[in-house]
Amino acid sequence: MSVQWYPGHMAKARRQMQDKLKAIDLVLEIADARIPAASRNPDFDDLFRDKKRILVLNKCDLADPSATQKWIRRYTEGGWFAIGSTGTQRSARKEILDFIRTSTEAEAKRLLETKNVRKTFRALVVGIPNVGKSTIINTLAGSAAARTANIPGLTRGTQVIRISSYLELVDSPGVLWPKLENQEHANHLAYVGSIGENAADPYSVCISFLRESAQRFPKLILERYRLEELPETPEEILEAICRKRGWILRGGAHDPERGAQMILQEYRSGKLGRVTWELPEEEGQNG
Ligand SMILES: Nc1nc2c(ncn2[C@@H]2O[C@H](COP(=O)(O)OP(=O)(O)O)[C@@H](O)[C@H]2O)c(=O)[nH]1
Ligand SMILES: [Mg+2]
Repeated sequence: MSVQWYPGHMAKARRQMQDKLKAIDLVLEIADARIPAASRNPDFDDLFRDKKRILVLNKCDLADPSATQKWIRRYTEGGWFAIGSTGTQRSARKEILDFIRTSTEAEAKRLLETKNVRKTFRALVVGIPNVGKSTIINTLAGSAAARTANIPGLTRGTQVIRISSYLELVDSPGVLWPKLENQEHANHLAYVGSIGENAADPYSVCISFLRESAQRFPKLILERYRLEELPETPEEILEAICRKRGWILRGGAHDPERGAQMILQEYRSGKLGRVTWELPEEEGQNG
């Protein structure tokens, strides 16, 4: 599969992000726990160099729990504040807020003791499309009211939400782009639906998905589609699934387009099981 995608707004978005950064102290970077490497961009490290950062591996409900633990350990050992979350669950609010509090505690204490300042950290939620930025902002904001203030660095009218005595949140997330130079990462982004259909057509995405699944997670396919064994090629696997499910065209041929759409949809909604496509030990230092 070759992913064709040219984010033309990248430079502009980056400039806007740099402006926004002037107004905030804390970056809450959201990544997708199913693809922790592909859903981050190594450029973020440079962009956010001067900021306190917390990494949230979101969509843990769809990822392999032991893989998520490995990633969190890897990041924590690397000096990061990293936590897993399921932004769509109510419990996420308390978990993330407690974690932010713990992560900022030392600095807050230092400021109080040395400068007698009660620090309110103003946070910006950032990440590539579809990782759950809006969901997490809504979860954290809960019923807290947004207030508008003209804050240097933030576009006029940008709302700031007071979450607690130590935390404010900028209401509009910073959208960044994934890197698509690594073909495997691009495939993974397409599996989870973070690259639009215009850039990666469902049939090709599904063929890659079936090829990689058959190699690494055959049980996923065998169990969901009740196949006795996996045929040799991804095209044949797709056909076998279509026949099993009755995704057949008039005349009796299988309907690969429909099959591809359905399989991806089922995977993305968690029906095939919890999979993490990237593990820390397989990725480089920047994973
Ligand atoms: N299963 C699951 N879905 C989530 C989670 N967080 C967000 N989503 C879903 O992922 C999709 C994208 O979320 P959204 O907040 O719009 O992402 P954004 O583009 O980063 O703002 C939505 O359909 C959300 O309901 C999560 O933790 N688990
Ligand atoms: Mg959003």
